[in-house]
Amino acid sequence: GSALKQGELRVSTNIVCTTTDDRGEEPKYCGVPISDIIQDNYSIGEVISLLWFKTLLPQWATKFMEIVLVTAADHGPNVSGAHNTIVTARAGRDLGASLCSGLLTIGPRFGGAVDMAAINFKHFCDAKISPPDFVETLKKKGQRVEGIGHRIKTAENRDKRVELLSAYAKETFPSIKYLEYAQQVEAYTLQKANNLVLNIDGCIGALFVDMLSSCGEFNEEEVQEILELGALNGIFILSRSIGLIGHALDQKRMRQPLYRHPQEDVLYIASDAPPR
Ligand code: Q5B
Repeated sequence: GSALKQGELRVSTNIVCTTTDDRGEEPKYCGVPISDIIQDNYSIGEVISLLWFKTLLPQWATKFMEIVLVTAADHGPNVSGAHNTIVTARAGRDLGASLCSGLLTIGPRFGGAVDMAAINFKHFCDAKISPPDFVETLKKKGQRVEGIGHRIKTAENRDKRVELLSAYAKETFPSIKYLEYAQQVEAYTLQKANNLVLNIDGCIGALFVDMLSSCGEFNEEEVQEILELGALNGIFILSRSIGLIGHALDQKRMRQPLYRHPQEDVLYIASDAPPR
C-alpha cells in the first residue's frame, strides 16, 4: 500500500482524542506542554480555551470566562443545586455524590438555560426578528424564553451578577450585539411581569455568542456547533461545582444530621378512602 503520511493512523483505534496528549514526559493541553502552561502563567480561562475550544482565545475572552466562573460560583443554600447537595451530604454521602446530586438539578429551569438562551437569542437576532415577535413566537408554541425570569430578582432588585458581566463585556468585547438583543427582549418581558428579567443564564448565553462570534477564531458554522454541543452550560456547571463543593464541606464540617423535610411544610391531599 501507499506510504503513511505523518499523522495518519496505521490501525483503527476505539477512541480518538483531539485535545490532550499524555504520552510524552508531560501532558500537553492541545499541544502546549503543561510546563509551558505553568511557566507562561496560563490562566484557568486559557486552559478552558485550549481544552474546550482547542484554540487560545484572546485575553478579553478568557478573562470573561474567568469572571463567569467567579460570578456564578454560588448563589446561596436555597437554590435547587445547593439544596440537593446539602441534603445528600447530610444523608452521609461522600463529596462526589453530594456534588453530583446538586449538578443533576442543572437544567432548563435552573442554571442550565445558558445553551438554549444562546441558541434562541442568536437565531432570532440573526433572523432580524424583533424582540417582541421573538417572545410572542415562543409563547404561541407554549415555550418559555430561556434566560429570562428569576425567582427573586426583579426590575427593582436587579441581579448584580448580570450587571457586572454586562459592564465587563461593554468595556472589552468588540461587539455586544447579542447582549443588546437580549436586553431588548428583557425590556419587553418586563412589561408582562417584573421578575421577567434577563437572568444570569441568559446574560452568560448572550455574551458567549458575542464572544464566540467576535473573537475572530470561529466561523458561523463553528459558533453554531459550539452552541449545539452544550458547551455553554458547561461553564455554569464548572462554576457552580465550586459552590456545591463548598456546601458539601460546610455541612460535613458542621456534622449536620440527616435532613427530613418538616411535615408541616407538606400539604397532604391524599384521600383517606381506599381506591375502589
Ligand atoms: N414566565 C426561572 O419562574 C423561572 C417565563 C415566563 C415566558 C419565561 C422562570 C423560567 C426560563 C428558564 C431560565 C434560569 C423558573 C434562571 C438560575 C440560576 C440562579 C437561580 C437562583 C442561581 C422563575 C409565572 C408566570 C407564568 C409563566 C411566566 C416565567 N418565566 N414566561 N418566559 N422565561 N425561566 N432559568 O418565578 O401566565 O401565570 O402561566 O422558567 O432562564 O437558575 O438564584 O434562584 O444562580 O442559582 O417560578 O440564579 O422564569 O414563575 O414558573 O410560576 O411562572 O410567568 O409562564 O405565566 P417563577 P412561574 P402564567 S437563573
